[in-house]
Order: sequence, then structure tokens, then C-alpha cells
Amino acid sequence: MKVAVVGATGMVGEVMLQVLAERNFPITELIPVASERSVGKEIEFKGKKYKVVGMQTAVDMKADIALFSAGGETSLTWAPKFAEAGTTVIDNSSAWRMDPTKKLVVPEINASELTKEDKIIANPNCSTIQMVMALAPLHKKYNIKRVIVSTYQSITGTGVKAVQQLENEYAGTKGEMAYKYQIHRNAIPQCDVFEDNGYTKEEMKLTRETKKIIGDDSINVTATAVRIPVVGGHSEAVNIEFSNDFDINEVRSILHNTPGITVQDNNDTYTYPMPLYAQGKDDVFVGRIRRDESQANSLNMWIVADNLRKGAATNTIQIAEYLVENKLV
Ligand code: A2P
Ligand code: 11C
Repeated sequence: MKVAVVGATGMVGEVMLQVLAERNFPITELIPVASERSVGKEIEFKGKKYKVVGMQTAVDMKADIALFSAGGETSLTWAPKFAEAGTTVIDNSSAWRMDPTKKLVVPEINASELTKEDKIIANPNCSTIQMVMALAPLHKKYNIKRVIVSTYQSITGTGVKAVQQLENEYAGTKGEMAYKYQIHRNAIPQCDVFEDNGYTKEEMKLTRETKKIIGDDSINVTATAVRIPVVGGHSEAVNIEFSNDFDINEVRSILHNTPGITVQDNNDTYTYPMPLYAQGKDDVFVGRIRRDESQANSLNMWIVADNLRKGAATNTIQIAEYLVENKLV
């Protein structure tokens, strides 16, 4: 496969290159792509050096697959040009996710929707991916009515600028601000911009994308998304109300048997997921699984994943693997 990585110099792009190498994705030619600012810059992949090329050059190179993580505007402009040149685009931005003509895919849940005709495929938002990984198998069994989620999100979701801001704040030096406020020693109840309904875009991604991925508009999700000074991954406190009652041990066993999920849940040994330990891992970690005693058929749990891995790069590459394995590209 001839593979272009668009946004190869960015935070997610770098992890994409790592994950492609680790999983031994069948690459015959790698094309690292970024903005004009980075053209000619060298990046390393499997011990070899490659020169970064610009967008038009990359289109003309007619890759089989392009993995995009260069922001929404870049995707809106360039993904159709790659698709027209015959390249299948898997896009990690929010540009195409809610477009009814585009698939929004978490491979463990809905990869079977994909066909050869899908030339632009959307990768969901990081905080949505880790949540639906745990929701989907439980929905099948008990039918979810409503989800209340509060997130504790890593600054790596904002990109390089945010990591630099936190480092400057640790060191006490001045620099460019990625957030409106200091993030060191803080919790900022705003991820992404505000929408007209008073929610942030990140909160509405959790609501809208969940329905589309699981394929059920009746699942109601209400969210509060918070940025915290952590780098390893996103954490989520999730409360679920089901239509049907459940057995708590069966819930644990369903999650335990779901590919891509690791259950870490033992109060006696203080075992629960934490972003410090999820960092660099591809799985979604679930723990603190307990009945919500305040209401019938309701469950609480704590979900953690590396937002740059399963939340972005790994999920994108799993989609690419599915396309290759099923000869859809
Ligand atoms: P560059 O490094 O040349 O700016 P992050 O979200 O971590 O900041 O990374 C964003 C990625 O998207 C980088 O690789 C960046 O390249 C790339 N990028 C940003 N704007 C464009 C653009 N207009 N065209 C192509 N790539 C872009
Ligand atoms: C965050 N979810 O952590 C974001 C980062 O829609 O893909 C990625 C934004 C997106 O704030």
C-alpha cells in the first residue's frame, strides 16, 4: 500500500507513524505530508528518513490510502481532492463526521458498514471513541436510554501548543497560550468552542457521534467536558440508565470479553484505570464498575484511554487495516 500521512509533523501524525510501524502495516511507499511550512523537513519511519511534501504534491502521488490529521479546514479543502485522485481518505478531523453521506467508524462496532465506494471515511472524536467502545456491547444486551458523562481530558487533545503552554507554566516562563486560562493546577470546563445551546462542541460531539456510531438515535447523551493538566489520556465518569435490569458480574464479563477493552476493576487491590498508565496503550480501560443505587437499571463506570492512540491514530489505522483485509481499497 502507498500510504500518505497528512499532518505527519503534528501530535497525532507522529503517533500514526509509530502505530503504523508497530503494527507492521503493509506499506510499500510512505508519503509524509504537512503544510508548506514543513516541506523538505525530514521525518523518520522504521529507521529510514523521508522528506515531507506539500498537499498538491501528495494528491498527485495518488496514494492508496491517506490518513488525515491536519485539522478540519485542511480536510474540508483537501480530502475531496485526494478522493478524486482515487485515494481513500480516513479523516481524523471533525469535518465529515456528521455528514450523512460519510461513515463514522469505530472498527469494533461498525466497520461492516464500509464499502469500496467510501472514499472519505470519518474517524470519531477521541472522547467519543473510548466511551462508545464500552457502551456498544452493553447497549446490545440491556438497551441504553440515557448517558450522563463528565470528561477529564488530556491537554494532548489540543495539540502541540497546549503541551508547550503547560511546560511554560511549570517552568514559570512566558509563551503562547493554547487556552484562555492557565492550565497548570487548574480544571477548565471548556473543551473546544461553545455552541448556541450553551454546550461546547466537544460535549455535542459526545451526544451526536454516539448515536451515529451505535446506529441508534434513541440513545440520549448529556455531557460536561473538562480539560485538566494531564498528558496520558482522557478519563470519563459515565452514568448509564438502561431499559432493562442487569447483573453487575455479567456487565463485567461482557466488557471483559469485548476486544479492545481491558477491565481494571478491583477495589481490594486499588485497581482502576488511570491516564498515567493508559499512555502509549491501544486499549480502552474500564473500571469502578458499580450499580447506581439512586435509580433503577443504572450503572456507573470510569473509562480511560490514550486519546492519541485509540482516540485517534490507532482507530484510524484499524480502519485502514479493515479496508486492506477486506479488499476495499
Ligand atoms: P505543520 O507542522 O507544517 O504546521 P497539531 O494539531 O499537533 O498542531 O498538528 C497539526 C498538523 O497539521 C501538522 O502536521 C501541521 O503541519 C498540519 N497542518 C496544519 N495546517 C495545515 C495545512 N493548511 N495544510 C497541510 N497541513 C497542515
Ligand atoms: C480534545 N477531542 O481533546 C479533542 C481533540 O474533534 O477530533 C480532537 C478534536 C476532534 O479536545
